[in-house]
Amino acid sequence: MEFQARLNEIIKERYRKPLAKCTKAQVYHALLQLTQELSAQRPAPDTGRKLYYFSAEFLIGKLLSNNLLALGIFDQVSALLEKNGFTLAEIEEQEPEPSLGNGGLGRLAACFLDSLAALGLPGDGVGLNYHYGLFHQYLRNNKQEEQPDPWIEEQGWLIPTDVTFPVQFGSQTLNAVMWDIAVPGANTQTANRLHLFDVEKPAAAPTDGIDFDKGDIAHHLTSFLYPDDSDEAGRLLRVYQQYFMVSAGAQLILKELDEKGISPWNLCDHVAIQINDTHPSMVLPELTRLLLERGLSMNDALHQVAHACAYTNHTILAEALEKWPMSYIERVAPQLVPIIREMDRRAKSVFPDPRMVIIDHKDVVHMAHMDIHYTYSTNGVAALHTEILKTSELKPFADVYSYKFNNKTNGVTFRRWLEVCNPRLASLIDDCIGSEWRRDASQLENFATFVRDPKVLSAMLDIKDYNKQQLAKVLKQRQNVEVDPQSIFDIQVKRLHEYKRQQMNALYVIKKYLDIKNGILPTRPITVIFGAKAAPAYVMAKHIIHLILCLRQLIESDPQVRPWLRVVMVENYNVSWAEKLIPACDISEQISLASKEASGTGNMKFMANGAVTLGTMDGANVEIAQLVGRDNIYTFGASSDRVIQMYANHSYHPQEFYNRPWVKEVVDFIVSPTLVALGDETCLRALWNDMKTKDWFMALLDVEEYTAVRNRLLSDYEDRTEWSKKMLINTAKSGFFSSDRTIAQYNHDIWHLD
Ligand code: 26Q
Repeated sequence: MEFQARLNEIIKERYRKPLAKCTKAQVYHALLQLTQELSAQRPAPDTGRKLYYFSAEFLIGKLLSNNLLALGIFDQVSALLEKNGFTLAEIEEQEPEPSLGNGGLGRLAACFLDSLAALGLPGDGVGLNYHYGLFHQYLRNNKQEEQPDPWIEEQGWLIPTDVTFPVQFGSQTLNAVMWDIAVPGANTQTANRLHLFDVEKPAAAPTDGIDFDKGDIAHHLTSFLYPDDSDEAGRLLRVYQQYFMVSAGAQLILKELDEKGISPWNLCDHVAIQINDTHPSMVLPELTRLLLERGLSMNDALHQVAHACAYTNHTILAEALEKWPMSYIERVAPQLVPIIREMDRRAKSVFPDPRMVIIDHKDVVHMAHMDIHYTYSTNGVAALHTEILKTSELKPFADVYSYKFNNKTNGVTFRRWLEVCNPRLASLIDDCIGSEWRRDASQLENFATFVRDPKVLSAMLDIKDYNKQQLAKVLKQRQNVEVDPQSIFDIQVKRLHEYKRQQMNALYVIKKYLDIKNGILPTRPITVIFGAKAAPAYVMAKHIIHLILCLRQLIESDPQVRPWLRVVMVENYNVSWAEKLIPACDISEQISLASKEASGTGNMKFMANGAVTLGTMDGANVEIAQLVGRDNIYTFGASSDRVIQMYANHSYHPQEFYNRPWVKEVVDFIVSPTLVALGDETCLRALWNDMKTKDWFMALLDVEEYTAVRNRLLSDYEDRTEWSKKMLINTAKSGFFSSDRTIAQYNHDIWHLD
């Protein structure tokens, strides 16, 4: 049946009135049902090996538009809605956004699912059904407050299944209940699935904040994504979550093998398991254990596991590499202890190097080491990141397992991050080069031939203006702030972390503020936009949010500065915000300390939407710079080599930089009476003190060059023709960063699914 006839039927059955008379919520639920039905009709791709993508996070965002596009009815549905007095955008407002991820790693997993489906490859996600997500961020009294972020509704995207698996925790056994979300593929007639495991009796949301009984795993195991891990109960709960996810996932794999009549002795010929960072690493001993139960010898079981599983590393920050005391594993899953000890014994017998142990002399388990020993592939997520892994962080491993190490530069799905979020730019590209780029993003390269076409260049500028006006409306509506779409939109949106250096951006804001106070005015007003959640227990990150919000308040109330400089912080930055902010961005801030950002993926989305990057030579910025050339990106800052060296010989001393003339003035402003009057002196002083004496991520090292380059960029912006060329080249060269390309490479080099 034509979708339109079916939609009419659904509306008639449910509401007994015509579409035009329905409420937005009714239209949303009817479209949800239609989408679910169409997806359910699609079979899974049927090729050789099947991939299971294990991840603690899937930051999927709203699904309606994305799924309509994949089902090939996006344009028709939009038109139909408009004929009946609605817009798809306003219908999508009805959809809650699940916050099932922190940031990059979780969003990458979501882009990968989208691309796997679009390429017709058999690949399902395996994760957890967190009821209250990460948390909902409120900004009150210039501080972040956290509340539960419920997203599960009576009628939503989750499909119940009758699949359950027992997961044994010491003396108590919990059933893992499987819920599915359909992942229909664009360009195919097939669909994959995201499997989210849940407890049988999930608890209601805490009523005030995100505190709950972390010991009550039977009810709270799937309440939140990151229970605060600053105390032992929180860390233990994290291990419970991880084991629950991997045990259920491993049992699912064996069940599906059984159903296909495949013997577990042949598992690795039929199954590929990708481990997204170390969070799912316990799948290695758990799958081994299950294979032993089925009669395989330890040799055979480890062989199957090590030839099915592959590991992706997403970080070089030592503090983010997971290590769990064996005593935790003993408490959560004692059945894994003898297996991990055996894995460690075998690894040590071949590689006695103490830097390569799975279990160290303190009886702590190094998850990444277990992964590298017992998988057949270890990949980094951008060229520079993989190089750094090989030459410094994981060097002892790369030296002996060079054949396992490989790079897979991240990518993003252009369906969500260009076609859906920036339809005007997408159709301009169609007009210029045809629509084949929608299937094959590498075709975007052809758009570069229009770099001297004045009509196309001015269309680029018009589209950016339009998107900026749209963002201005959203900001007015959601936060009641009025911004000037004629001003330069300079945007830094990402998780709050010291290495990402939002604090350095804030120092620039202070410098501009002081300049304006001294009568040095910019050529054009600047709107500096931030969006970031801080981990609830990450004190310094919260201080940085506080600084930004105090600066915002100061500038808003200063009639001399406000016409020239604005600071906006979006509340509860998430995927939906990103879809509004990225198309409206002039300057993309990607200013991490070189060597610290594994890749970044926001940088790619901004680039595709014609923003110009202001960035360090870090992560995938390096590859962006190579692609667009020096005229089309603004880079600055110490190189990763220099930074790594400074760490090695402890040669960075922030005082040397603090004592430079204006740096001191700007840093000291953090604790000036003006700012302290607006904020919490203890927080501001702690931040100021840290910056002067520690500055672990070297903001003061780079702040002068950052300021100079950012000012040059602002002045270059005034040559609108030259600027529009930069925009066009950024879009044209962004095709490499399609996650379709990334997934094709994973498949070709690692998974071999077809
Ligand atoms: C570890 C131990 C205990 C508690 C939490 C964690 C933890 C949680 C989340 C460690 C890391 C994460 C998330 C990491 C992440 O998002 N990494 C980002 O991955 C992106 C996709 O590859 C990259 O683009 C980013 O550069 C990288 O920061």
